[in-house]
Amino acid sequence: MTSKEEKLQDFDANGLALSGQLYGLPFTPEESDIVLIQAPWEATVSYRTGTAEGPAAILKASAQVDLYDSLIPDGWKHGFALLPEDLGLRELSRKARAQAEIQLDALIEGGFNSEATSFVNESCVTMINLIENKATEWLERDKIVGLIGGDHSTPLGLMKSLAKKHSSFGILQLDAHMDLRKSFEDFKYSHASIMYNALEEIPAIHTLVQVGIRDYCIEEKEYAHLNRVTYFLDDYSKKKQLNGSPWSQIVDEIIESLPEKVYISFDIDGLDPSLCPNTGTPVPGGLRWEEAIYLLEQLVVKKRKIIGFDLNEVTPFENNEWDAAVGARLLFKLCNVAIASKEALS
Ligand SMILES: [Mn+2]
Repeated sequence: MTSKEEKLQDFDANGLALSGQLYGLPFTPEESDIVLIQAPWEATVSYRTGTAEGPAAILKASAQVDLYDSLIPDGWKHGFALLPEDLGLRELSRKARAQAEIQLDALIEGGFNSEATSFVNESCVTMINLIENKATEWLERDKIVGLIGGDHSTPLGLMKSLAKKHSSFGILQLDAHMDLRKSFEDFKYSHASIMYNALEEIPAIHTLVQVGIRDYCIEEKEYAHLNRVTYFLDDYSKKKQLNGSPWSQIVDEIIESLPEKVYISFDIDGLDPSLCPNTGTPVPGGLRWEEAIYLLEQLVVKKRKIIGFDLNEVTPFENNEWDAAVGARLLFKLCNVAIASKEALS
């Protein structure tokens, strides 16, 4: 067996990527500081399917990503490893999706299919528990754990697992949507309810800070006002910028709202849809690439400690690799930012 040191010596960071390995890196999960869970799950998507293929598409696209990162050039040497896909999870997603469609058809006719709805809700609980257990296994080994979705319902188990380790932390959510619905289409663990469920079920969440928001309902806005939520509407940021305020000033405001420990939940639809044209529920507006990267890097500059993260709703489409290429680069930045925040504080 070659040690991590030997692998580092033999590895050509400028050469062709090793296929089948995330970013072509040669390390096992045990040798890596960052361990990534795949969640090929799309039981409750409401518009367009395909995000269950997100992790596999990101893995494939990751071969094209250069390892140099301007924030932390040697970040990759810490190891970013993708855990194998859980085939049972993919199969359960497929079955739950079929039942969800039965309920969606019933809804359109003004009805309700309790059997199908129960199956979806129970399957979601199974998924959440499975991811919580997987995350706990690696957190106990002192890894930084990230998750690749799948739809936005998938990171709840990871957040729960982190709450066992950290008594208080904030969530930075980049998203077009608030995801604060009590349930959506009768599905309790819908992608549209992730942050409602997180706030209700995880008291350790000190505050939720939302950025990029531009599609929400009154009920969600009211819930945000009454609970531990600070939101930065896209409209607010864009008007400020049009009136001459720099993005850096808005980023300062965003980061001031966050406590020291931060979990990042990145829904790709928080970005401008030109960067994620095939995502499930695209909305015009949103963050430009440079704005998102600046915000993530400023977390490190402002001494926030990144305790975990997810990237969700990346959706490949047929032979178009653009969504996955953006996703793979964003995931790479999330990994590097997490490593840099650890280094900056140690
Ligand atoms: Mn979302």
